[in-house]
Amino acid sequence: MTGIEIEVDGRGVAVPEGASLLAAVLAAGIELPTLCSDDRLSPAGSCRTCLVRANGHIAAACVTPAVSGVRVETATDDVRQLRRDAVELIASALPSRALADGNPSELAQVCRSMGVGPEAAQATGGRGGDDSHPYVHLDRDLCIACGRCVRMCAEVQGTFALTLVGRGADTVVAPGTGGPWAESDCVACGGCVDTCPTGAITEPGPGRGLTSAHPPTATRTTCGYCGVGCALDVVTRNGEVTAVLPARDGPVNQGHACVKGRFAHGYLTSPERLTRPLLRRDGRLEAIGWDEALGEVARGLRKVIDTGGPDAVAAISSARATNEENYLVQKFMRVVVGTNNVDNCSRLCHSPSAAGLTASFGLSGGTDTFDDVERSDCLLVVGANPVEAHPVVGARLLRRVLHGAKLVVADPRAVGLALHADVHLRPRPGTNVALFHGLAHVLLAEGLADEGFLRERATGLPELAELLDDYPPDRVADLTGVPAADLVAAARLYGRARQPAIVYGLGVTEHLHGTDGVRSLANLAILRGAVGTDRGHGVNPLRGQNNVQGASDMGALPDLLPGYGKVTDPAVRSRAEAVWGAPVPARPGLRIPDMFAAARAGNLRALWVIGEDVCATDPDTNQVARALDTCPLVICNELFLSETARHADIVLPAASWLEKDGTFVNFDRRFQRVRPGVPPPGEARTDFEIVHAVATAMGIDIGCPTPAEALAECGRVAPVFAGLSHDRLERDGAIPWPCPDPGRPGEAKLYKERFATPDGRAHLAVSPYLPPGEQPDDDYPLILVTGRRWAHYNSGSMTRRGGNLTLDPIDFLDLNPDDALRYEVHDGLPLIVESRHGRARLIARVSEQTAPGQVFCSFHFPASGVNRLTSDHADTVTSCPEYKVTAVRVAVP
Ligand SMILES: Nc1nc2c(c(=O)[nH]1)N[C@H]1C(S)=C(S)[C@@H](COP(=O)(O)OP(=O)(O)OC[C@H]3O[C@@H](n4cnc5c(=O)[nH]c(N)nc54)[C@H](O)[C@@H]3O)O[C@H]1N2
Ligand SMILES: Nc1nc2c(c(=O)[nH]1)N[C@H]1C(S)=C(S)[C@@H](COP(=O)(O)OP(=O)(O)OC[C@H]3O[C@@H](n4cnc5c(=O)[nH]c(N)nc54)[C@H](O)[C@@H]3O)O[C@H]1N2
Ligand code: SF4
Ligand code: FES
Ligand SMILES: [Mo]
Repeated sequence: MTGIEIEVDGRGVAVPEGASLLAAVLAAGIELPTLCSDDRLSPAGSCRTCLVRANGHIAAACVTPAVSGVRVETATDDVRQLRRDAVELIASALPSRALADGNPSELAQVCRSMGVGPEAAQATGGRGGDDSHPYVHLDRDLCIACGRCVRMCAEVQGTFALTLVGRGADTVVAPGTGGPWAESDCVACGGCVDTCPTGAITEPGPGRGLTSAHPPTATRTTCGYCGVGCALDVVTRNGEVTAVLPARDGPVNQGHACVKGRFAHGYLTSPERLTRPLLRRDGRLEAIGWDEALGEVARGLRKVIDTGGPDAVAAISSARATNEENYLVQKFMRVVVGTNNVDNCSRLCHSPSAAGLTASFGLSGGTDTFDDVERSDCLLVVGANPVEAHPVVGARLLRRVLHGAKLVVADPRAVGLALHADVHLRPRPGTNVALFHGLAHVLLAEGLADEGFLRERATGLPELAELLDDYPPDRVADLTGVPAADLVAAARLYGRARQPAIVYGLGVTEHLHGTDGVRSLANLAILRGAVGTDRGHGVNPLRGQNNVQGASDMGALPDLLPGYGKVTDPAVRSRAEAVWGAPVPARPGLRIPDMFAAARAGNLRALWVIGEDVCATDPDTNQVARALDTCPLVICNELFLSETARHADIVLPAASWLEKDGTFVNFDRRFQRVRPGVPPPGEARTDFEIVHAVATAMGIDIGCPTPAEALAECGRVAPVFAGLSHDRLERDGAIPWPCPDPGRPGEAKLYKERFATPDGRAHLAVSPYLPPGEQPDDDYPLILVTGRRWAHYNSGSMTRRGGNLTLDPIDFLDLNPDDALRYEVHDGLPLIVESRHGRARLIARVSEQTAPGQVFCSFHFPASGVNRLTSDHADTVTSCPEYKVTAVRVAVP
C-alpha cells in the first residue's frame, strides 16, 4: 500500500496521504473515543475527547494529519486522564439526563466507556427547546456545541441552515434565520439528527435518539421514493416502523438521506390505507373478500379477452413497484392475456431519455456512474432541480461545486443549484434544442471539439456542422432568450473542462421535442469526446421514480421485452418464448396515452392500473377520467383511494416499498435489494402476490413463485441481466447492469471500448429546433411550467399523509413580481388558473425564482387540479407529455 507509515502503540500501520491520526489509530484496530468528529465531516478538533501523544506532544487525533514516522501513544495513563478530564468538563455543563443509564447517545456511551457517570452532569438546564418542527426537535440543554450538526448541514447537505450562537458554555446550535426551526431554511434531510452525539437534536416520537452511528437491529432496504437509491436501515418495534436511518455504507447516499426517505413513512399507518379489496356495486365501492375480488377480476378479464380479443386489455405497471413485480406484470400481459399492451410511467418522464440515449449511444440508461460524475471539474446541469427532486445527489453536486468544480445550470427558473452556478442559462421553456445547438456551435467555432474522437468513434459530424451554421449565438439568443455572451461563456466552460459531465432531468424530456432535446444534449458530450472515454463523464439522466429504470429494464413497455429486445424482432421473441413456454405477440402494444384514447373510443375494454394515479398525474386529466369511465373494467392496485381508484370498478389493496421484497434499479443503473421492514396492513398484499393470484384465478401458473426466482428468470430472457441474482446482491450489495456474467462485476461506466449502436459508434443527431406545442397568446399569455417541490412526492399520496404536509401544506403558483403587478396579485391570494384544457385553483406566491411571463407550480395536490391544465401535446417520438409548457391565464375568483 502506498501512503504513510506510522506507529500506533508500538504497532506499524500504513494510511493514505492526508489521513488523520484518528484514522491511523482506527486502522491499527485501536479504539479511541471521539465526540466532535464524524467521518462524513471535516474535523473540528474542538472537544478534546480524542487526545493522544504524537512524538511526545499532546494532540487531538481527529485534526492532526498523520506524517511519516510519527509515533502515537493512545493508552498511557496521562493521555487517558487528559481525555477523561475533557469529557468530564463537557459533562459538567449538562443535566444528568444527558448521561442517564440506558441513554443510547454517543456522548453517554463515551462517558460510560471512561467511567464518567451521571453524577458528573451538574447543570440544572432550563435553556428550553424548539419543538416547532415535525421531524427535528432541539433540546438546548443537551447541546455541547460540537458543531457536528452545523457542519453536516453545510458540508453534506449544503443548506447552511444552522449556526452556533452564544459564547462559552452558553454556546448552542440555532437556525441561522433566528426564529423557530420550522420557519428556518431546514429541509429536514435528517443529517443533524443523525450526527448529533448527545440527543440535543432528535427525531420526535419512537425514533427519538436513534442514529446511524450505533444503529439498533434494522432491516436494510432501498428507498422507495426517488431514483437516487439511498440505502436505508428500517428500525421497527412491534411491527411498526420507529425510524428509518441513512446507511453509512450506502453506495450512493453514504450516510445521508432526504426528508422523504428519512421521515415520510407516516403514510404506513394512515387510517386511509386500503386494507381490503373494494368492488363497485350500484355505483359505490364496497369492501369484499379476496376470493370474491380475484374471481371478479379473473371473470372480467376473461370475458373481455373472449369478446374483444387480448388487445382489448391493457396494464399500466408501476415504477414504484419492484423489478420482480414489473417483470411479472409484463409476463402476465404477454403470456396470460396475450398482448403487448403494457407500459409504465417512464412514458411520462424519461421515455425520451430511453429513446434518445439508445439512438445516440446504444443503451437505455445513463452513461456513467454518479461517483464519476462527482469527480468532474465542470458540471452541466440541465432542466433538473436535484436540490429538491434528488436531494442526496443535489447535495453531492453542490459539495463538488463548493470544492471548486465549475457549474453551468440551464433552467428557466432560479433553482437551488443556479444560485451557485458560474453561468445560469435561462432558456424560455421549450427551446432546449436551439440552446444545445447554440452551445454546440460555439464548441465547433472555437475549436473545442475532440477531432480524434469524432473521427474514430462518432458519425454525423458533417451533417451536424451544416445544421449548426444556422445556430450562431445571436440567433440562439433570439430563439431562447439566453444572452449570447452567457451562451458562449457556458460553452467555453464545458468545452475547456478536463472531464466535464452532463446531468439532466425532465426540463429536457417533458417536451414536444423531448427526444430531440436528449439527442442534441448528447451531441455536446460526443463533440467533446466526453463519453466512453476518460475525458469526461458522459450524459446522465436523473431518473425519477425509485424504480422507473427497472420497470423499463424489466420490459413493462409496449414495444420492448425485458432487457430492451424489440417485440418485433423474431429472435428476441423466440428467446422469451423458450423461457416462458408461450407465444409472445409480435405487434407492439399501446402506450399510456393511446390506452386512454382507445378506451374513449370503446376499443379498450379492460385496464389494470398498478400504482399510478393517472387521474392526478397524467396530463389533461379530464380526458383521462373520461377514458376510465368509458372503459367497462378498470382494476386498480393502490395503497390509498387515489383519484384513479375512485374511478375503478375493483380496487386491490397493495403493499408499499417498506412492506415488500425484491430489487430496484436506481438512476445510475444499480440493482439494489429491497426488503420488508413491516408487514402490509390488514389484508393488503404485494403487487407480486396480486399478479400471481389473478393468474391463478384465471387458471394459469405464471411461474416465478418468489421474487428471487422472478429475477433469475428475467436473466434467462435478457442476457444483460444474466449475471444478477438475489444471492449475489445479498453478498455484493449494489450491482450495475449490463451484468451478463455472474462471475464478473457489472459495467458501471459504459462504452469504454465501443458504443452499443449497431456500428459501434456514437451518433450525432441532426434535428432542427422546432417550437413547443403550446404557445402563449392574448387569451393565455403566461407559460406554466410544472415540476417538483422538495417535501412532496408526485401525486402526494404518501407525503401528504404525515409530517411532510406540515412542512409544505399549500399548493402555490409562483409568479414573477412583474406579473404579480400586472395581474394585481399578491402573496397568499387564491387564484384560478385556466388553460385551453381546464382550470385549477392555487395560491399566489410572488418570487424572483420564476422569470417574467412564466409561472410555476407542482402537481402534488390532486385536489388543485393542475393536470386539468396540461395539454395532450407529447414528444413526437415517445409520447412523453409536454408537462413543461402550457399556456395559461390567471384570474382572481
Ligand atoms: N421532492 C420530490 N422529488 C422527486 C419527485 C417529486 O415529486 N418530489 N419526483 C421524482 C420523479 S418521478 C422525477 S421524474 C424526478 C424529476 O426531477 P427533475 O427533472 O429535477 O424535476 P422537475 O422539477 O419536474 O423539472 C426539472 C426542471 O426543469 C426545468 N425546465 C422546465 N422547462 C425547461 C426547459 O425548456 N428547458 C430547461 N433547460 N429546463 C426546463 C424546470 O424549471 C425544473 O426546475 O424527481 C423525482 N424526485
Ligand atoms: N404536471 C405534471 N404532471 C406530472 C409530471 C410533471 O412534471 N408535471 N411528472 C410526471 C412524472 S415524471 C411521473 S413519474 C408521474 C408520476 O405519477 P404517478 O406514478 O401517478 O405518481 P406517484 O405518486 O409516484 O404514485 C402513483 C400511485 O402509486 C401508489 N403506490 C405507491 N407505491 C405503490 C406500490 O408499491 N404498489 C402499488 N400498487 N401502488 C403504489 C401511490 O399511492 C400513488 O397513488 O407524474 C407525471 N405527472
Ligand atoms: S434522495 Fe431519493 S432515494 Fe434518497 S432518501 Fe431521498 S427520496 Fe429516498
Ligand atoms: S473528536 Fe477529536 S477533538 Fe473532538
Ligand atoms: Mo418521473
